[in-house]
Amino acid sequence: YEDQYLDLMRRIRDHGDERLDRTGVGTRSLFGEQLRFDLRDGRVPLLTTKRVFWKAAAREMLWFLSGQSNIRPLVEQNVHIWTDWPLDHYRRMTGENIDRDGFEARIRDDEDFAVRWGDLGPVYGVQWRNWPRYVPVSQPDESGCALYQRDPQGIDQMAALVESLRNDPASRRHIFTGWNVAELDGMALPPCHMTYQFHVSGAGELSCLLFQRSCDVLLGLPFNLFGAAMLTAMLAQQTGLTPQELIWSGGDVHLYRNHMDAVEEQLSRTPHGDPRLELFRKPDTLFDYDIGDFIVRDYAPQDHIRAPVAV
Ligand code: THF
Repeated sequence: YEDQYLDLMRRIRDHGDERLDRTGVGTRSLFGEQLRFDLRDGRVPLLTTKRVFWKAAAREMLWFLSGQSNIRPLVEQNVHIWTDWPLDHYRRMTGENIDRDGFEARIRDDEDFAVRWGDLGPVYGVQWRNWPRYVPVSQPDESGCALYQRDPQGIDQMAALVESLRNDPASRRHIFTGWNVAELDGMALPPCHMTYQFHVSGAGELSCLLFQRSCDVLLGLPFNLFGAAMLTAMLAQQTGLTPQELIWSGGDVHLYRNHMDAVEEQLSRTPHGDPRLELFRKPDTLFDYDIGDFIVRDYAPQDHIRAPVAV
């Protein structure tokens, strides 16, 4: 199970193509990889060879589902994984050399500051819940042209997904995506885990296929795998299905050069245990879950491995 992850790490270390990436840190990378995880009986791809802060990953997924794009609610919950991008932007725009804690304190304590500096643009949650849609505001002229205006109520891809899973389980269009080509420029970072497709088997089992264009294997992938498994569990619960499999597909799958010591440490460890994700209650909709609804049983990971994130 977890061996797939460790094998991938090892293969990138040994055979990855060395390249300079956008962040300037440098990576080794492989292109086009797949991992498959059984999700039956609550099984969840949560690594045991290091402690993964699964509650932070869960809070991030709930934040995506809320449709928000400001880091403030994350910071208020002590989730720091998105702080570095707004912080970097703030420093470059103002020249002020504020530290991370100071920046987070201002985001937390000053709403106007958070509105001005804490937003990531139309990232995941916005596209998932409120993909822009345009409506005609004038009659078409003789050549068929009309004036269009953005409808404040965009397309809720997640609500549509729940409906299609319920009403048309055999569909091959159970898809949502964050990759809104027209809005990529406005995003702090274009989506990495960008497209999710679901599949319902004849026996009522739900599988998720995730396509991730770019993947930080040490820091990001453990979060992304847990998030996708958790989302599949929520969707299954909401639609009366049972989770079956998570198939993860990666484009540029890489290890950062400054992660190599952490990678060696993790590769020296042996996985143990078989954590299970459990949902305590069934909320009315996909959008009514909160962090207390989730528990991971039998999770006794080895020590956390610290590593810097490339911005
Ligand atoms: N950029 C890069 N370079 N790596 C990523 O993993 C990544 N993401 C998101 C967007 N851009 C990315 C942000 N998600 C951590 C985890 C997830 C992140 C960003 C950072 C991280 O540092 N995790 C540490 C510490 C966690 C903590 O202290 O709470 C860890 O050990 O897990 C991937 O989607």
